[in-house]
Amino acid sequence: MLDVPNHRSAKFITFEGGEGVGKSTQVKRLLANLGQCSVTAVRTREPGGTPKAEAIRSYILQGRSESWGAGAEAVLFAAARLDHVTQLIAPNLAKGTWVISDRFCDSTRAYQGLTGGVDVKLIDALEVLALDGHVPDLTIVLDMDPATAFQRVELRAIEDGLALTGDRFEKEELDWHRRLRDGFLDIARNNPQRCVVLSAEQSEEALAAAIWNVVIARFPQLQVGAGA
Ligand code: T5A
Repeated sequence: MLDVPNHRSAKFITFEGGEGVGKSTQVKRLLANLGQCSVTAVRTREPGGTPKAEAIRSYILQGRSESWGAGAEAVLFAAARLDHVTQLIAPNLAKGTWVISDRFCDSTRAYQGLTGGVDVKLIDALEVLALDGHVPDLTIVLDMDPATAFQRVELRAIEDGLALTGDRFEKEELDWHRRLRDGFLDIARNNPQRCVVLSAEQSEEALAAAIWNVVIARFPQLQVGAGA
């Protein structure tokens, strides 16, 4: 279990969950709501967020590290995260800017650890190294049946006129994605102070309002009445 810090004025919020559950959509909506409260915030993502971490992202998502095995991939994700934390997350929080990240360390625990079979001791050690104490203040876990989430991803591909090729992880079987979903729910159960699970099987607007309610309840310094 990660200890949630309580000393920062700027907050670090992460979104987690399986493929296509609506994380990116809700990260943007939260940014807009925070903006209405005059909160300065940056949006970022994992893997990625800095040039070096984006290079690792391309390498992994193109499937080039797949043959290395889940343990080596966990190390690669941690290397990307270390750069992301030191170059982007920590400096922004230090200057009072909130950081909202589309995925963070729980993705490594769920994908490479709970689903990929990497030993929890390695996952724990990598987490300590890469986070360097920068534990999220709040993690929103978006939960839904992966079959429904994939329908959304398919629809997006059709609307964008793109072929549904799928990245390294989107190509896994549905059963694998169901285990992944259980993995995220386990993480939330083990970190009740930090994580809030919300059903992603509701409209974008309803989910954005539910997230906003969680955020203003968690951080009462926000001016209630603005946003959502
Ligand atoms: N990974 C990552 C690891 O294995 N280990 C790690 O440590 C880390 C950090 C990242 C991959 O890397 C893996 C996990 C991933 O497989 P990614 O491209 O970031 O790759 O993958 P996703 O996070 O799954 O990104 P997606 O864009 O596919 O999913 P999102 O962000 O959850 O969904 P979003 O917001 O793009 O929405 C998908 C579609 O649904 C619509 C949207 O308009 C969009 O078309 N939508 C809704 N439709 C109906 N109702 C709603 N409420 C909707 N919300 C969104």
